[in-house]
Amino acid sequence: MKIIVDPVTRIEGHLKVEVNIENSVIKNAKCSADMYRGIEKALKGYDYLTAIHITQRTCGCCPYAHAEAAALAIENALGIELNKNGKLLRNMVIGAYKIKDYLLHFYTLSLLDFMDIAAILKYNGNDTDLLELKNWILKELSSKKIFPSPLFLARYDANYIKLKKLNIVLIKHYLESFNIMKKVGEMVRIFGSKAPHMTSIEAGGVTTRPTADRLIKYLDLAKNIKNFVDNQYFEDVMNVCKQYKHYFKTGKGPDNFLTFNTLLNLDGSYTFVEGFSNDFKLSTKVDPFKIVEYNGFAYYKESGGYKPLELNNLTPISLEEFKENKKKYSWSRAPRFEGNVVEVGPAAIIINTYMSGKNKKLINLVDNINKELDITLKDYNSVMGRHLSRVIVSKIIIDKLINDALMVDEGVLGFIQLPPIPSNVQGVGVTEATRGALAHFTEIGEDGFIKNYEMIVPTTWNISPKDNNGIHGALEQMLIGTKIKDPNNPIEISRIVRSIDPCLACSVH
Ligand code: NFE
Repeated sequence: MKIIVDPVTRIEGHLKVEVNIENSVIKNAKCSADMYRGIEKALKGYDYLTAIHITQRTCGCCPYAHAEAAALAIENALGIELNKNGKLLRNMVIGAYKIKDYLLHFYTLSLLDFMDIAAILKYNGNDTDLLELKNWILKELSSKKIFPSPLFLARYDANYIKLKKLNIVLIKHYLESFNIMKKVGEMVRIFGSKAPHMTSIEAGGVTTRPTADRLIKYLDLAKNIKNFVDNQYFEDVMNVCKQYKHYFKTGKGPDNFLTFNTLLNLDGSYTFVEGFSNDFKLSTKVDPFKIVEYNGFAYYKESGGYKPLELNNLTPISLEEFKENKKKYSWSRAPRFEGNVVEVGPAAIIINTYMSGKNKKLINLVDNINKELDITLKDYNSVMGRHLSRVIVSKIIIDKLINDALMVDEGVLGFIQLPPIPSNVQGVGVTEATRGALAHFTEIGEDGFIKNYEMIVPTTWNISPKDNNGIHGALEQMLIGTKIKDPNNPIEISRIVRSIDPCLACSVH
């Protein structure tokens, strides 16, 4: 039996998932990215600095990460290092944006897979926000519109949370999260200048001057956000974990995790560290030029493998080939690290940083949570492990943002003068985006014009099709082996897919 979910909703962009089921278990899975844009090609011939702004247009969810990776790639090519305020202010923009994205993923995109939103219809308390939601839904449903507005009521018939009180608390926080995300957006804008698609992140630092009023406003908002993250967000994730313990054993990926250094500290260390782990054994050095991309199953003429910047012109197959082809099934390429399929994202951050022993705070948090939930580090390789990882990462980030803001030298520009326009140099910029390891590679030709550009993006790793050896991508591996209770309501598929928070706009770019 075949199940096709197309498109998967409540994710970013267009993903088709096709699975074959035998005896209620997924035996084969195909994840297809159904769109192509060609942003890397569009960059060619532009001034080297414009990559920071053009690559941000890859996406509205993680533009900050593309701005950072592009700036890092240019700074690497120029051989420059930011000044103190440049380092701190860049963290303060990208860290805030990350938290906004994690909240969006949990509350707006994923929670509806677990909480029973229909519980609001039976609500008879006196909370004005909840009553307003309930009355709005009832009004819409009785309006006789073909498509009444509360679209979230159309859902799989599945095992949602049964505890009435917990559902109401989650619905209340679901509503509150919109206001919190708005506040984190304000944090981003203070030094990012606007959001999405910041204009103040540049090669050389951040161009917004850290005046006292801006710093006070940032700190004030950050303390508000910390309160929500440490209390509501953390408790909500823990409660969902407790209700769905079996999802710590569902959606297991390939057991290979890749991370890059991110959120620089002033002593030169990083908050979350680079690494490649295989079966929970970690190597702490990652050479991004060891990434190879394959297109045997992707809609491109050049099947690869090729290393970053090796290929200057990736050509989509023609319409005739597209119609006749039986093998290729995705616009997403298939990156592999030293030949391995890897999972990237928050679970990779937790697993690799924990094993590195370099972040004591993270280790303590993980140890305490594991004790409370009766899980181990290996259980982070799962649907619930990924949700849990995001809130742990968020807790660490918000504390770091407050610390960083307190260290900024008031009034001092976090931006340095760039050297003369470069010619014939290459640069690489790596970081962690919300969804995982992100790498930008730039090749700057004569007079500072971009000759070649390549982005290897988190979701590309996670939703890749098979590689040229026929090995499935990470999400495909997470799906294979999963038991589907009711093929007419395959919520297991949605829960696994959403656990990696895929962004198709980024993955193909
Ligand atoms: Ni479009 Fe992104 C993140 C990047 S995608 S959201 O996070 O880079 O994988």
